Parts: sequence; C-alpha cells; structure tokens
Amino acid sequence: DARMKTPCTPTSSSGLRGEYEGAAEDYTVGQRWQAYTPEMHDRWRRLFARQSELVRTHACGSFREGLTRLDCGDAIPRFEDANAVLEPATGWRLVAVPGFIPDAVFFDHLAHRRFPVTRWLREEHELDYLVEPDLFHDFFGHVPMLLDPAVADFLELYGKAGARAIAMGALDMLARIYWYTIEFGLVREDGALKVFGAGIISSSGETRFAIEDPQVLRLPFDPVRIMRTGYMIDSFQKTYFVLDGLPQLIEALVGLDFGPVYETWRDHPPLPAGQLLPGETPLTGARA
Ligand code: HBI
Ligand code: FE
Repeated sequence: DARMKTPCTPTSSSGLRGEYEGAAEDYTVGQRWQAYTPEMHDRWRRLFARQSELVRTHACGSFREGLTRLDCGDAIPRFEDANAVLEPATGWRLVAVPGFIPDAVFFDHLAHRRFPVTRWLREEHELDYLVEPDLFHDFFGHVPMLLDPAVADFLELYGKAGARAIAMGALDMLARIYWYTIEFGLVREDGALKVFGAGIISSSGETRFAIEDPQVLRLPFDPVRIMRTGYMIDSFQKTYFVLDGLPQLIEALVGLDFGPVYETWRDHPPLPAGQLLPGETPLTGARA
C-alpha cells in the first residue's frame, strides 16, 4: 500500500501496532502470535466471515481457491502455517513487519519472494476502513493471490524493478502498476468481472462498488496507461483496470522496457483518476 504516510509513527495502545523497535535491518520482526488476545481472534473471525461471504460471488477463482487452501477463518493465522502452504506451491514466504516499511526494503523483500505482512490487527472502530495496511488487509487480501503462479512471478518482477525506478526518479510510475493491479485490479473470468486486488477484496464496500457500480470507469489493462494514471488514496477508485486473465500480468511486461516509458512520462503530471482519453473505449463508464 502506498496509502500510509510515514513509517515509525506509533499510533495506538494496541501493543504491537507501530512498534518498530527491535526490528531487524530488513524491518522484519517476529509475528508474536501468542500476544494476540481472544478479542483479536474474535475480530479476525468476524472480518473473515463477512469478507469470505462476498468472495464467493465477487472474487476471481485464484483468490477463492487460495483462501480455501489457507484455511484461516477460525483464528488469526500463524505465518509459519501459511508458509507451509506457500513455499511448496510458489516459493513465497511471509515475513512479519511492524507496518509500512521503506520502499527499497519493501522491493527487496518482493524481489526475493518474501511478502511483508503487518502483524497487528485493526481495532474495533476501524473495521471498515483504515489508511495503513494491517494484518487483515495484508493476509486476507494478499496472501491467497501468492498461490497463483502468475501473481507470484509478477510480484517478484515488480520487486526487481524497484531499484531502477527509484534511480530514475520514477517510483510513482512503478507504484501505480502495483496499485492498479495487486491492490485494485479486476479480471474478467468467463465474461464476468471479478476482483483480485487486495485493496478491494479486504473492503466490503469497495468489493461491491468495483464490481457492481454501472458508472465507474473500467479500462482494459494497459501498463503504460496505468503508469500515467493517478489514483485515489482516501476514497473508492475512479478507474479500475481489467485483465483478460492473470497471465496477462506477465505477458504485458515481458516485452516492455520500463526505462523509456519512465523517460517519456516521468516529468508529466499524472492523468487524473477517472479521466477518459480521446480515442479510448471504456468497458464501462462514461461513453461506454
Ligand atoms: N510497506 N508494509 C508495507 N506494505 C506496503 O504495501 C508497502 C510498504 N512500503 C512501500 C510500499 N508499499 C509502496 O510504496 C511500494 O510498492 C512503492
Ligand atoms: Fe496491500
């Protein structure tokens, strides 16, 4: 998520939240599963029950299958249990982090197939919305997709692309790729729109909105268009990009050298979210 502003802001009383002290150089910490209270496990169960209901009708097949394989609805999962499922499947491994971590560190984890998962759980008053990643967003939203081979490969490539984007002053452009796919991506399956992005699927309101709203702009997946497009950080998205299938994540990137794209567009202001360009044909929304 790029939603959160600054790392290292201890924000509350919930113990593990924002506790960066004692983190390793790569910002990893122990999950400290024993520190979760019965109230936290109960909150997880309720969040899980509500979202998994929507998943059945709104999520893509890979998400549904991944969630089933993780079998994590009864209590806050232990990362080591998830790793026992992930590692043999796609070679990914979860590492616990205190929250938002610096860009370069985040990229390095992904480049090595380590997915950083925030160890603390949102509080009761923020069940529907919070501005930073927590355990529910990171685990429920992202981990099932790590079992999909295309997403598994794509995330590693994204991590490996980080250093160059930073060096070229184009981090914003690369981050939009993550935002509009891994966080807010849609995919068409058997003609129907389905969610695969974690930012959508961990939110009950946005899951319905992204699939059901007849007006919102939905555009075919296009990496260069995405790199030029600004996004919403504190409301539902105004544009969603739709894949023809998850393998398109890789297909669209193999032939594409990001360097020249960065050079062409990095000094232009981003296109406003929700704006249609002349000649574009949206799947839905204005002039669809
Ligand atoms: N750290 N924990 C955490 N989660 C993220 O999603 C995250 C991050 N640090 C940087 C970051 N995301 C993004 O800004 C990069 O993808 C660019
Ligand atoms: Fe996320």
